Amino acid sequence: MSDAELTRRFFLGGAAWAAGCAVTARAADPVPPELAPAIEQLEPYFTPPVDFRDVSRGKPVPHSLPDEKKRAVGLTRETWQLEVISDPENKTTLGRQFTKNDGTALDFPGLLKLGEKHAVRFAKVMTCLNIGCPLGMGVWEGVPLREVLWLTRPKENLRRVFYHGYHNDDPNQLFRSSLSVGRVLEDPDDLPPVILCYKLNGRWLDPERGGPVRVVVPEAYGFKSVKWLTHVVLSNLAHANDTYANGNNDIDSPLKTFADVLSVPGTPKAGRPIPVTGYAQVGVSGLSKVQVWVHPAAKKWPDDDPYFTTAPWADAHILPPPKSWGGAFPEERLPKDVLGFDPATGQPAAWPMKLAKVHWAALLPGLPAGEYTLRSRTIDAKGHAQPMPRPFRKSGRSDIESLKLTVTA
Ligand SMILES: Nc1nc2c(c(=O)[nH]1)N[C@H]1C(S)=C(S)[C@@H](COP(=O)(O)O)O[C@H]1N2
Ligand SMILES: [Mo]
Repeated sequence: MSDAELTRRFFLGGAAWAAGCAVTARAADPVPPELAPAIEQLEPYFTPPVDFRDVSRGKPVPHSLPDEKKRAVGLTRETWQLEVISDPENKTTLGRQFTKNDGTALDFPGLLKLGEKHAVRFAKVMTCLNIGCPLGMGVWEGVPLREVLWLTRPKENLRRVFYHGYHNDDPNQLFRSSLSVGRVLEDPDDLPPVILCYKLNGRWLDPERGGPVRVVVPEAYGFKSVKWLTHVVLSNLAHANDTYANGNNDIDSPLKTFADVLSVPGTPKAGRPIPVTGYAQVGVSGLSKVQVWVHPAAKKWPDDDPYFTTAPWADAHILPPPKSWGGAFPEERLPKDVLGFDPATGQPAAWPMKLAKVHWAALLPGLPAGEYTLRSRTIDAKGHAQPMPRPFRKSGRSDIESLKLTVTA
């Protein structure tokens, strides 16, 4: 592709699109070879468990406790116990409860036994509602929470399921999350089930990630996926009671779709095409496009278009499934039977995968020397351009990121 052609695509093609004309599906165009070196440098698709970023409360944070203390408080696979009880304040009628007191709490071998029949695995990006960048992308494995719920033989007055983990036995450190019983019992829109998770990327869930057992809620931000799980409470409460609601968080918000830049040359030279790479988080509304736009830094943008909807955005290349999945899986292989993967080919049944990351690349045209602002955004599968359809900060990050780009002579 010539530079002139590139420039035409970016500035004229984009402008035509902005004016409401049809645009060719450029993301399907072959990826220009100039992008190959930047694509090779991309982060692995799945994050090795040791490289996940940590969001843990507690003084001390439970995963930092000495081994002996971990054993004493049930934070090892050998000593872990889960109580499943009726909420004393909003009683659910249960056939039985699982408590430490009467020696019936569920233990790790008991959970694995359920796993033999019911275990599922699915790919999911773990993202904090309050942090821009995902914490890691993993294959999470565990037993659907409903299998444990049914063991209590609930009869009536069950509307909410809430749960919490080890918190140094200090009520002030409690971190609780909750779900409607409907979400626990059924998986709308082909979502994977809510699980009691004990493996990440084919290995035992480590203490920092919430091991021995954490909840993982596929479509939710991180705060629903409570770590060091110790209690599941079945309740007739009609509303959410998540600790995370303190702090003004929108606790019913599912994962959003958004894009970010991962790499751009430090000092691009004037007139030379500029390779850019990035990732998109694919939320519940899917992903149809990633787009980029370079704008002279000094040029003002109209105040009445805060989301840059009339800018000459140009499509980036959404990259296909990688040749190697990364993730530090045992024997470098994805576990079998990952939901959403075709068992015959071992490849994802649909791409990009929802509730996951995908990488993208774009070759910006050569630019005159000067200061620019580089932006990227997503268009979800319903046609919403980022940060729509839910632009509010406290329901998860979806701001259009802007990066300074200095092009030198
Ligand atoms: N018990 C407990 N679970 C928790 C938290 C916590 O502080 N305590 N933090 C939550 C939040 S806000 C996020 S974003 C995720 C982060 O998961 P990670 O640390 O495995 O990346 O864990 C969630 N689960
Ligand atoms: Mo979070």
